Amino acid sequence: MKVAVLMGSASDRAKMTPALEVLAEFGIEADEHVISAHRSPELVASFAAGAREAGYGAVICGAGMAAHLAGAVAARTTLPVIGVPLSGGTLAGLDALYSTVQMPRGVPVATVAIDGAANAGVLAVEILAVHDPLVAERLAAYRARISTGAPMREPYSAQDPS
Ligand code: RP5
Repeated sequence: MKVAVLMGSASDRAKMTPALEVLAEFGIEADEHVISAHRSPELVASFAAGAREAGYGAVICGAGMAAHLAGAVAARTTLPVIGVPLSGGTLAGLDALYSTVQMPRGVPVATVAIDGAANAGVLAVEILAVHDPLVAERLAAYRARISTGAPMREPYSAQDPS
C-alpha cells in the first residue's frame, strides 16, 4: 500500500519533505499533492473520496495557520489521516496545532507535533505495518537502530537490503 502526503501550499514543502524521506527510507511508495482545503476544496474532496480506491493506506496532511486540510480529508475518507500542524504566521504553529488536533468526536485526525512531518511518516509506516510483515520487520530494525543512538535518517536500504 502507498501513502499520500498532502500539503496546503507549495510553501509547506520544505517542512513536509521529512515525511517523504522517512517513507522512502522504509521503501514505502508515496505521492505528494499540493491541495488546499480553502483554495481548492473540490480537489481535496475528490482526492479524499477516492483515496482508498486509489490504493492509499494512510493520508498525511500538513497545513499551517487555520489548518483545516486534515479535517477536510478525514471528513471524506475512512482511511487513517495524520495531521501535521505547520509553523508560520503570527501564532507560530499553535493555530495549526489547535485546528488539527481538536477534531470533534467521531472523525479523528492523528496529530503529530508542530512541524513533526518525520513522525507523521513513521506513524504512517506503523499503520501499514499492521498488515505487512515486511514493513513490520523494517520497523523493528529501525527501532533497534535508533536505540543505539544511530541517526534516524540513515537510509534504511543501507542497513538491510531485504
Ligand atoms: C495554509 O496557509 C498552508 O498550508 C500554508 O501553511 C499557509 C500559507 O500558505 P501560502 O500563503 O504560503 O500559500 O493554507
